[in-house]
Amino acid sequence: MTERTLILIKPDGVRRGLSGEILARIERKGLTIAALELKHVPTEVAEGHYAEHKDKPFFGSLLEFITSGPVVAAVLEGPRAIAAFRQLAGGTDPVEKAVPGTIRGDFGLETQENLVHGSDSPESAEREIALWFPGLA
Ligand code: RTP
Ligand code: MG
Repeated sequence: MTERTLILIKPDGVRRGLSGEILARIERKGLTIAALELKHVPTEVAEGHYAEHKDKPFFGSLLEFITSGPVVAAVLEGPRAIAAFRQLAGGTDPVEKAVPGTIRGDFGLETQENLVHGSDSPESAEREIALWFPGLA
């Protein structure tokens, strides 16, 4: 059954010129890019996106980071797209959790600047797609 997920190439990934490399990995995996846009992130969108973390000590710093430059937002489609993209991304901490061969494992050093986001459940995916691509049904 086909599924949709919302992914972001975070400002560190865009700044470092890794957008093409990351999109190439997505395409090679077989996922379909259904929507794709470079976006400057309004604070309200950042707050909505990370609402689940609003009480965490790193929330303020996370908002500052995610609004520090443009992101590439995309909707991916494919069988098990949510899990498939999180497999490509690797664990949240690029050194302790993500293994080599994953995006974070290959290119990241810090937990905050970990290059990509991917929805973590079908409910999050629908909520995040509506937030980032309100025109997409
Ligand atoms: P994401 O939501 O960005 O796809 O990442 P995730 O599911 O792997 O991680 P999550 O727990 O949802 O955390 C969201 C993002 O917050 C930053 N973070 N910083 N300083 C810290 O301890 C810390 N923990 C998380 C990361 O950018 C993480 O991806
Ligand atoms: Mg998350």
